[in-house]
Amino acid sequence: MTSRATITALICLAGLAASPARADFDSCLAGIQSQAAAAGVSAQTFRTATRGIAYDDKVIALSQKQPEFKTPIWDYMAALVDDERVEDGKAAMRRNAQALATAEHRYGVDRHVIAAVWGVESNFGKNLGTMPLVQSLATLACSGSRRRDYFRGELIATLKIIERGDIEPSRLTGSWAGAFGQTQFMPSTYQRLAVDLDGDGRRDVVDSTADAVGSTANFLRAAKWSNGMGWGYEVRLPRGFNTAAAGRTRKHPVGHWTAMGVTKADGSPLTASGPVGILAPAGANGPAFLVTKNFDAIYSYNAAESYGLAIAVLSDRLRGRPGVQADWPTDDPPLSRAERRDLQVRLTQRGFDVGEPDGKVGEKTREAIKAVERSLGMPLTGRPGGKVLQALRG
Ligand SMILES: [Ca+2]
Repeated sequence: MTSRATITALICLAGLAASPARADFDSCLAGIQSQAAAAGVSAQTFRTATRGIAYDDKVIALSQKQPEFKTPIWDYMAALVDDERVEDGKAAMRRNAQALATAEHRYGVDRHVIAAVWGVESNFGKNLGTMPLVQSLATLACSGSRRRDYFRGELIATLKIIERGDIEPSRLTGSWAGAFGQTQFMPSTYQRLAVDLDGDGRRDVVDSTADAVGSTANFLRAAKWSNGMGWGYEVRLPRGFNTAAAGRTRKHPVGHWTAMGVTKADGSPLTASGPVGILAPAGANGPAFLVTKNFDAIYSYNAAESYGLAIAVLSDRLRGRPGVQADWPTDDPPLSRAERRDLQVRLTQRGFDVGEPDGKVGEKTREAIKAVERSLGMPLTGRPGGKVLQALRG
């Protein structure tokens, strides 16, 4: 039997555990308010924007999560550049032809590249992220994170958006780290580069597709995109090509690569102006690409070569060009999102709980795949590949 004293003690402990954290968060916010005031954020804006927010443990958990599974480049590319996204993208480009034409003309950036960023960042405006921006950024700014000063700056940039009336506070949701809108800008990037393409006086990258694509074009222009050059193209490497010479930053005049025996994918001589690099993301036996300085502009959007390549190849396909021609060095082909959904439906039918079959492969799906692999005597990968889908289709 629990005594009254014990219960009282437990209540006190719970109270003690909760209230200092609350007090810390409030005093941290108060410190941010004075900094925000100096940046021109009124007391009323601050009060309204932070009303009811709480320290969000979920944000901290997401910020500390380490990816346990290293996604092969072919799986990464297959999920981002599949027929579904190409068809959705072509339709979205037709619906927004005017805005894309204006953005291309005003900022000198290829509309297919703008659309590819839009498609990868939010599936053409369909997935903007649901975490409330002010709460996520306030949590990170008041956490023990090494980057809390960075997040404090992002929070103040967010409050300035609200102060100016550019975007409704309730519309400011995004990723746990604060990326928001149809092309997932960070708030400080927004302050530097967002534009009002539709001319209504507000820079609204959440609900105005024109503003979102215009702002992305302006970002790429600032990253020195140069129209008429292209990002690069697929190439064929000579036998014995040393991949230590590859990499986005190892650029040389095209003659350097020609002399090494690199050709276009069809075997014809390379053409390019200015220094170019060679990417061989899966090694010398996989697809390879020549990349210009325009690839660096795409890369600066999200510093990963795999990301840049997905945008580049998607932009080609949106233009009606083929995707990657050479085979990836695997005997277990990657799956499109439609195939991943099919895989999840089949796992559910076999009694596995993989959540909603949405084509997004998380831990539950990986565990279920492993269980199937184990039961079939296959190597345990947990990877959504063609072999396990084939086995489930029977
Ligand atoms: Ca606008």
